[in-house]
Amino acid sequence: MNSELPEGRGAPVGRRVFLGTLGLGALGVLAAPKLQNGMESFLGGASDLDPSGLTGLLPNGGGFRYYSVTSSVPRKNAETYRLSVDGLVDRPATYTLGDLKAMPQTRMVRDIQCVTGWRVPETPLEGVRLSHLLDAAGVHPSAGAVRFTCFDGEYSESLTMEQARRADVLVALRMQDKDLSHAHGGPVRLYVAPMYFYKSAKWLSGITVTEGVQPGYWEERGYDIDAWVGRSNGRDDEPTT
Ligand SMILES: Nc1nc2c(c(=O)[nH]1)N[C@H]1C(S)=C(S)[C@@H](COP(=O)(O)O)O[C@H]1N2
Ligand SMILES: [Mo]
Repeated sequence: MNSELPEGRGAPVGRRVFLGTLGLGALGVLAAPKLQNGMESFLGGASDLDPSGLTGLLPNGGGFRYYSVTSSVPRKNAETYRLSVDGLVDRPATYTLGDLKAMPQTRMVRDIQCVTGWRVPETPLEGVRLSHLLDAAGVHPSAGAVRFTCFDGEYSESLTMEQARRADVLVALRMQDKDLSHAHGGPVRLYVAPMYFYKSAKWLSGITVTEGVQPGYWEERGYDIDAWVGRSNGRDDEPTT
């Protein structure tokens, strides 16, 4: 496990950086890009923590950085991928990739913004509105939130029911007008357009309707649950959309 560096990887100094970030609050978050860059040169590209060699800028990634809190993630394809919807719903369901592709698709072009500072402007994302899957499942009136789990076995995220029902929250199948690659969380990731990119859980495998919000992976490590771009994690500027 190498999960303790904020949004980064690397066990050796992870603990210290993690504690520092919590203690510094907003300052710690602002310092994160520097720490991350430092860690990348420290790791020097491919390493045991990054068997893919994808540390840093992805080829053809146009500014994206690769993130995974686990050192490896199983690959899923159209045959093996499944998405379950369960919890406080009338009709729990399990979808294949084909099922999801057959549903109405929504395409949005927005800036992607990581909380550590990097940004990828005007990126097309495409997929099924989360609200569509929630409607299909029949959410109980007592439900207040949605929890997301991933087939990396480690990452999780949450949204309030109100956030989850927004039209700009997708279960995404495509990014930059291509099927989502494994590195970007394919075949299916969450996309929460108005929030920092850590809300957009990669390798999405479970959607569970819950009573209240359960903090996700980074939120248990000090990042804001309501991660509005420009209005969270120590920033109070206007949303940049
Ligand atoms: N399963 C999973 N989802 C994840 C992460 C992760 O480590 N594991 N990292 C998050 C963070 S911090 C960011 S910035 C984006 C990175 O997405 P990318 O690798 O496609 O650039 O994924 C988010 N979703
Ligand atoms: Mo991030």
